[in-house]
Amino acid sequence: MRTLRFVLGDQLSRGLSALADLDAERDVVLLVEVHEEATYVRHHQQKIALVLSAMRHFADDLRAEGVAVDYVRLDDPDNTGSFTGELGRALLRHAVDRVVVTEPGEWRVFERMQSWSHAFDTPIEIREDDRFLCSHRRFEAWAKGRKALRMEYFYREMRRETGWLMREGDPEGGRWNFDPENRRALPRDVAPPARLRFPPDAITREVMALVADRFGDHFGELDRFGWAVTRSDALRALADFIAVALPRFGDYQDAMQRGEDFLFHALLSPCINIGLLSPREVCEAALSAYAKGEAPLPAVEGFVRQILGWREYVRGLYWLRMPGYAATNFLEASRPLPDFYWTGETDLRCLRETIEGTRRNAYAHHIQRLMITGNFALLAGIAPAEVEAWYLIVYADAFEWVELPNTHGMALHADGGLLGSKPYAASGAYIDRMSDYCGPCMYSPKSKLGEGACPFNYLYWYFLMENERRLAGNPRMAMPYRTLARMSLERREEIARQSREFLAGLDPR
Ligand code: FAD
Ligand code: DLZ
Ligand code: SF4
Repeated sequence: MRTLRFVLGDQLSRGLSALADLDAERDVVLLVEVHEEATYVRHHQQKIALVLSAMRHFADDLRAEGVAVDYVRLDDPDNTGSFTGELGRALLRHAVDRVVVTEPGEWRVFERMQSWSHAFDTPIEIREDDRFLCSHRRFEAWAKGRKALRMEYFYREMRRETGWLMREGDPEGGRWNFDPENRRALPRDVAPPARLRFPPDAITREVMALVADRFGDHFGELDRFGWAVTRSDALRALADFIAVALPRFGDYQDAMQRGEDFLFHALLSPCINIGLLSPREVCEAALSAYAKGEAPLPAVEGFVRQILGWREYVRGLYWLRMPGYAATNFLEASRPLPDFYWTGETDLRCLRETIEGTRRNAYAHHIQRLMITGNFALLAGIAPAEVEAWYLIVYADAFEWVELPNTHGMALHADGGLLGSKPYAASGAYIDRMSDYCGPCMYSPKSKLGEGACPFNYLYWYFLMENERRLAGNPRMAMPYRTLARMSLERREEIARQSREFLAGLDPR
């Protein structure tokens, strides 16, 4: 049986289910660069370069194995610009008995894929994406009958199932969680290590020229591109992380520092999300470092938790709840996204540092995403759909299955608490504790109200006041609401007045 195997730009894994029974003598592998995927949101220029360059390298690796690859380039004059259009054209070029694909990561593409069996006469087989550690079926079984779908309990089950960091049925070190050890600010005498970045090769440079030409007006800088685009470089990036950053990953996981874009983070999400690394091998590399005494337990547990826990959990939640998930807006937030999310031009130093780093690298680490840009969007009541589009655009690792639950659920609490038991709302004190952003800021994190007060401070209390009806009954919010109840009426009114004035200054004129 001759098969056309259609591989998408975030499925660049040799072990992909669609390639499992590849017959190199007869089959054809199809990869297509299409305008629609670069523009359904206006992705950061580095993200487009990452995906197209990695696709071209993947195609070359397959060809080197003797596999027939049909590769459609973006500048092919007959390119229709969409997956459906390109599959249609490919079926005219190749006489095949069937098409085999792996299910996509995004609901949007899944809907298209389902229409293909009506659109084309050739049978289409959609296979499960088995690159995850938890299947859809397994996640559904875990979620069934539970009132709250907490990551912590999911993670513990996954630990038991994989046996990772388990000792005779108990968690290694006697605890599931080393969070209290993993929340330090960066001391002055600790310098983060230099990180392995990958200078663009000829293929990447050609793609970068194409991106500059076609998508040069998209967000972000292109010239600092340094992501791995091949399997072999991705493995080098993994080895580099394990050697130079993992041992202190846990300690400084939540720290933020001016001029330090990467700290001790893995920088692996783009590689994992497009298929150059598997989540299993990444975790196994960390576990092996622990077994050899090269990294401490809190660091390794903290890292494994991010992948075996959070990454698998958000993917499960996305497919369990889509398409309805994206439509909820529990806090009825409706403000437009301020323009400074694109330009970085704001006096709030923490936001400026984070957004400028995001423009430079198509990257910000988790705490910057959650507690700076996410926290501000939450406190300012920005419409979830606008915030989500921003997150999907600006990061090299952004694909909706992982971006949406993190933004909609974790950062914005727009799902009403399905993902997080309480909103991640914080005042300037948190940012001051975990970063050095506040020093040169024109606002003071110590000042709560009045001229020069940090906007996060009064916006925090205004957020609680505005959402009292929705949040006051949440037991995990009892303490801040008790403090609010003790506040004088005059102070509450002053907080509301200053917040409204600040927020009015954000709105487009
Ligand atoms: P590290 O901090 O070193 O973590 C190691 C790995 O764990 C990451 O490579 C990633 O694969 C995984 N991981 C960590 N946290 C999460 C998480 N919350 N959800 C899923 N996987 C996680 N991650 C994405 O991959 N794509 C996104 O589009 C994305 N959007 C986000 C939006 C918001 C609002 C927030 C708060 C988080 C988002 N994350 C997203 C999760 C997390 O911020 C990134 O995975 C992480 O910053 C990637 O950098 P790293 O590889 O250096 O990760
Ligand atoms: C992100 C992206 C971009 C920019 N371009 C392409 C492309 O030209 N061809 C392709 O196959 N995939 C691309 N991708 C990744 C897809 O958007 C991704 O595969 C789908 O969103 C499914 O998750
Ligand atoms: Fe951000 Fe407030 Fe600190 Fe300025 S003072 S950097 S606005 S937290």
